Amino acid sequence: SGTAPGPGAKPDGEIVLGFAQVGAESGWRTANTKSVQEAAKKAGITLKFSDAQQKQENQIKAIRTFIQQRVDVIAFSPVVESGWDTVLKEAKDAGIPVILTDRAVDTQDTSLYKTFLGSDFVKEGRSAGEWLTAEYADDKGPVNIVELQGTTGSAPANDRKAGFAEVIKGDGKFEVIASQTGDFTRAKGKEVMQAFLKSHKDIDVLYAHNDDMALGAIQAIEEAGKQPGKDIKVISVDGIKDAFVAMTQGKINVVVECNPLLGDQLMDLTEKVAAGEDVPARVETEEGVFPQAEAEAALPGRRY
Ligand code: GYE
Repeated sequence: SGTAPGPGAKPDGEIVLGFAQVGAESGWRTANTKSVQEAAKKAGITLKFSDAQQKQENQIKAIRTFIQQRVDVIAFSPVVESGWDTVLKEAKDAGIPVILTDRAVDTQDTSLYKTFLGSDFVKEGRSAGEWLTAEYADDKGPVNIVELQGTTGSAPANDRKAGFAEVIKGDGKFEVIASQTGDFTRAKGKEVMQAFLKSHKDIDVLYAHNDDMALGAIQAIEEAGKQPGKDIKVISVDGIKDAFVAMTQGKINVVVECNPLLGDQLMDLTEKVAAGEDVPARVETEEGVFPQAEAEAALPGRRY
């Protein structure tokens, strides 16, 4: 009959979820992992958690292990966008539904996953660009921008770059004079910013694809004898507590929020796909934009 348990379901109907996380590269990621682990516990879902240390090959291995273990549902946050079709076909052939969480994959075959839960990174990039164009509305320019990109090939790096570029290209006074990856980490953000500062004497704005890189870059700016937030304006994405603290100190000018607290929604979707129910193909997270003037009031309420 139609009541047969899923491939990995325990006799008591408990759901087993295999979750292949990107790594532990940022404050956002740490908050995301905690949210997923807590939500699984609360929902009574057995979580098999794997950390890929920002390497696609590790994620592919983890997904293959989950398939062998015949988990009920696989969720993962793809470190990069491309190169997933083979392993996703393996999951599909094994009859295990896949949920994309946080980051999307680039594939023609949307039957390879049930849903994508996460933010609209293009929108985040546009919000960053819109803040900048408003900030410099009365300025003749030129406005020299350096960009710290996220992990090369990742959806948030590709999309945050694209959304931002789309908005600023309308006004010739804005120029991105340097753009490199800082791999979403503080250490690399600092290192790349040091190199930017050496080769460019005239940086007006830093656009960092996440808070950790911005916080690393702020150290580099200070060590170079400049004031972050004043001499060089700083735009960042995520909204971790440390970034709000830096905003209250005047060191970051604006943060575009990206919400990592996806755990409860993920467990809800997991229960539904495990039960064979239909779910929307796209579940988008709601988020805001926080200029410096709002940081002080918002800080106590930040949950990550
Ligand atoms: O912005 C960054 C993290 O995929 C949205 O990954 C996530 C990004 C987030 O390393 O801090």
